[in-house]
Amino acid sequence: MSKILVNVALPYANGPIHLGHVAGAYLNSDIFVRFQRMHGNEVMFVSGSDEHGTPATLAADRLNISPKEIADRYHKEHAEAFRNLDIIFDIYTRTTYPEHRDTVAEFFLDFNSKGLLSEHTMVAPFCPKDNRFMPDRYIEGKCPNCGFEPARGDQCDNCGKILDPQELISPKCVLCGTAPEFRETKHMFFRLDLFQDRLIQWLEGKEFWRHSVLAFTRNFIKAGLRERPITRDIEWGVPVPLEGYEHKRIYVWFEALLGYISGAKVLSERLGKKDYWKEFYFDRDVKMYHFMGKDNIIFHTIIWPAMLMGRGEYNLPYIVVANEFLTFNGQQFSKSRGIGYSVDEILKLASKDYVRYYMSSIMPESSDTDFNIEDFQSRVNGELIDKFGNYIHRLTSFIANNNLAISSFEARPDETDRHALEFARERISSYNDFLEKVEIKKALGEWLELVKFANSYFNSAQPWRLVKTDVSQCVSKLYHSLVLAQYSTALLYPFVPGASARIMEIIGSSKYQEKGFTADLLSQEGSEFKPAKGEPPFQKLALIKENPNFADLRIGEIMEAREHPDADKLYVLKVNLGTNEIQLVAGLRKHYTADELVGRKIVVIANLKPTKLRGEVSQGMLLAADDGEKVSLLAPLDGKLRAGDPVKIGEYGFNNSGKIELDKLKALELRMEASLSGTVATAILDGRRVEILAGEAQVTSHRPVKEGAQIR
Ligand code: B3M
Ligand code: ZN
Repeated sequence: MSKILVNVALPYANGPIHLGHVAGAYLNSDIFVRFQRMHGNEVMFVSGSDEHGTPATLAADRLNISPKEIADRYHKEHAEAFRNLDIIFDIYTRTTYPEHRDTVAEFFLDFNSKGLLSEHTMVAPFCPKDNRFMPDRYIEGKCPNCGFEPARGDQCDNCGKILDPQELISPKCVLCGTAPEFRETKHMFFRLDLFQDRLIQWLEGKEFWRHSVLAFTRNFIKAGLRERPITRDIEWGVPVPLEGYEHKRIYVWFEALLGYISGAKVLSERLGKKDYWKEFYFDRDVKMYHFMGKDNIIFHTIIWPAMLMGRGEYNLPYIVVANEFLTFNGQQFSKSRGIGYSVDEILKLASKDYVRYYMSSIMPESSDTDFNIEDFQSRVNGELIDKFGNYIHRLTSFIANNNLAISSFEARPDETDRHALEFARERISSYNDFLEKVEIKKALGEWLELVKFANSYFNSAQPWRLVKTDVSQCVSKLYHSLVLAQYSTALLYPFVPGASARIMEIIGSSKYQEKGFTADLLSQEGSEFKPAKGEPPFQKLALIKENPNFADLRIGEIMEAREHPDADKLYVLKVNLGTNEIQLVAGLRKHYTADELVGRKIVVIANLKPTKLRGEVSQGMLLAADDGEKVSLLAPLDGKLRAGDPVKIGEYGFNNSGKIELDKLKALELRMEASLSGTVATAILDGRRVEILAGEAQVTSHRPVKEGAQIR
């Protein structure tokens, strides 16, 4: 039995956790931890919220609430989302805990006393209107490399180039649009340059890492390590324990990494074993695993080990496991664009067992992989249910229906049975090898091989014939089938813990009932079974496959507005839809003058059956947000759009289902919701909250309305 420390990147608490995150680090680490525990190892499994940094303040500034509120809300949501997926950390810590602040101060002061920090004056963007220094991300402008606009001050999203805000062409403050000044300011730097040789040395013998991670790290070091600034001119973050730095904070990455240690300390306190964490950080036999997405590699393979080396005594990472990205129908997951599912959304459509199964089978380990809803359905139904669930059900219901008692004493292994057990042992052994190397997909592949084999073993044994001719032979075959069932359920456990526990009950495994999920289940000795009569263990997964968007949303331009002759709340509008012009009747007289309406670009539902309102024909409906106090027309964020341009709900365009009755719109739930770019129009579609997109950008309201405002 050995001790293993598993640290998983602390997600920013600034938006919902989506399946891209889950595939990147959280599900694979949970599978690994369950596997290790099954084999009797003592694991400490740590993650938590990265609450500081510009990701949180940017979201907060745009929504006009405090970063603390953002972090509180998402910390709670993330912890719950992971639990709902059976991803169970020993501690889900926070970087706003006092233990964290103290740990950071301790490292900082230790480094400072050892000459590992230096102070330099640098030039940083300062917004004269907001009267403060602006983080690089708060400056946007044109990319000097590819011309893309808006490129962020730290990186261009189009060409990927790492930028300095000073390099941007016509830079602007994202909060107020003012051109920043570049002013001098003092900062503390971490002397990463001093660790160049030690890091190169440490990386020797890391050939068992994924090639891409190792190569990327080595190239980065080869290019030469330089000092890195570790303080910032911001208010939100961990204080700098240094005089003259009262208005500065520690750079988010420098402190977030220490969240692994402070999290382990908090856990130890909670367990009532104050020094428990030290066993994991100072005992040389402990292996430290790190899980993360590929965009976090350098921080974990260079900065983090350098920090641990700088401190002395601490263990260094044993392996850094970085996954590639998950895409959704070929596009990058992005909650702000409504692309892909958040954890909450997918769990409304499918059980955690199915989600874990499918995500394991497409884990982006060696290249980016795609999440696709049809593939999801066919993998779950074809593999987990048809192959595995049906096998379990056929086997156990046959035994129960025939009132047979099955115990190992009845085993009379013949050549076929010995071969079957041998085949299973081989699968188990390569499965173990793969999971030791954190090759999730390949390990699951071994499980599937075993399940397929069990099916054909059972089919060729034909117990339904043997039961009439040779009962003892029949019982022996059933016993071996149950052994295969126990093995495959035990192998499935780390991937799909919920269903595996249910199935162990169904096959009535005595060892499971005695000890739960342990590696004992993977040997035949002492296995007894009392299968239960019951329903099949799984229900088929049925997901919506058709484009569910029945509303033909378009940009319209109001050409004319006149008062309705017979109703004092209504206008009669002429709206240009590009190819044609329609007449709309809208109840906006309390909220807009006719002048305010004419020339305005709006969003229209263009496929309503025409109706008459007080004698005037209305051939569609315009969309407006109403928060109970204010009413505002929706407006596309992109001003270049033209009348007639389509407006999509998430990735769905109109599905051409023809003209619809007004009543049908009740099924369309539209609301204003907070997003990273402010309050935007969203729809609930196919169980997901997706944003409404006109061209490449979201749709907002031209007058500010409150979050949660209904769109009608
Ligand atoms: N919060 C980056 C991310 O969420 C960052 C990881 C910190 S790990 C110490 O992608
Ligand atoms: Zn500004």
